[in-house]
Amino acid sequence: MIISRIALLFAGSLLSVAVLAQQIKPADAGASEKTITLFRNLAALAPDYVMIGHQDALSYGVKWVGDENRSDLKDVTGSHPAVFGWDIGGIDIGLDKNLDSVPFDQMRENMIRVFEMGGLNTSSWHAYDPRNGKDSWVDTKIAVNTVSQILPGGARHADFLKNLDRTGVFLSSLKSKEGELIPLVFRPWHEHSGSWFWWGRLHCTREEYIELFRFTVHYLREKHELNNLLIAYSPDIGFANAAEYLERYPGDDIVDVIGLDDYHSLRQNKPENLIRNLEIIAGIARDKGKIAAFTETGCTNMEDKYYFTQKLLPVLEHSDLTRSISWVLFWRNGNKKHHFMPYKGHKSAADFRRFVAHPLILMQNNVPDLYRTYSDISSEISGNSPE
Ligand code: BMA
Repeated sequence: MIISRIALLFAGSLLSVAVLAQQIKPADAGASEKTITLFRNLAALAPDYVMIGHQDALSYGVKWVGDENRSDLKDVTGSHPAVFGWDIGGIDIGLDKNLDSVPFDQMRENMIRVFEMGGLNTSSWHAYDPRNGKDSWVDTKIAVNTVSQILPGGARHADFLKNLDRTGVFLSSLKSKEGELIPLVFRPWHEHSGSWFWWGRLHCTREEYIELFRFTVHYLREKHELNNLLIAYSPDIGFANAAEYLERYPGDDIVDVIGLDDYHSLRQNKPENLIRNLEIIAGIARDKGKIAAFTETGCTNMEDKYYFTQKLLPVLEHSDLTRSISWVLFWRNGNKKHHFMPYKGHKSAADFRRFVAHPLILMQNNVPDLYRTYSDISSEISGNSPE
């Protein structure tokens, strides 16, 4: 029961964590009050709870699209996830729908709804290539030099600014009823340690990548006056230690969330690799006063009936470091042949229900409003008793 954890908080060691969480600050010195509150609440929850997230949760699921207030996870457990993943790929080239056919108007409405529910929004950006309008994916063996051309001074910089302006305009339209920008975890230039996207390892130097990242964030903060962004850095696997993970890190003044995208370790039955990766990012977050998050994962079609309680849970429970991961975001439920979460009637649904009943795990129904100021957030958690 959560109750015993609350008692513990008052009892001692965890109290210092809660106090520390009230002092940490987002990378953006001009971050809005609500963004600061969100960041501190995430930090306060992190040592004890892992929030569950799902990409496009409110937009569609297996065999449904656009139903009001529906998610596959709500169908399965009675609750929406605590974290809602989005992707704004397509806004940059002026499309009405994102690359997975989610209308941007509907995405905006749902993001605001999530904010009003007190949940967490996080958005990746599968950016189109500003030079040719093609999508993010490129040949992993043939280098393209888009990044060098779109940086300041490059021949295609103006094309990049056009795309970044459309992105900024959308992000600055994410406002609450009171007209205030809603906080958002923004996760641009993800999985750069691989070479499948045009900003990946093969396609630019370390310096170019860092400049691309820093330029993007500064431009959104300054030109578009966005003071509501927590920025996530999320390499894919392929690092053996903190130094390798940080090779293209854009800086503490830019990044808030120390992320990881890892679809491989559990798929390959190597939980020890996932534990190592999560401990590396959690250690970096602890040392830098940031949040660590498992920013993308999943097993295609959930073939393993006991994936959640037998594969993932033991990893998350492994150590204080793995437990301090703030959230796990599972990829989208596109259809029966491409989904990363159970849906109603799916063979792993029962296991997922057992998983979310574990005291470490939080869904929307037991996360407190993340935008309220709490002196001790744990006392606001509504309880999550095992089945
Ligand atoms: C991939 C797949 C694609 C999708 C892309 C961006 O992993 O899910 O179908 O278009 O992510 O969301």
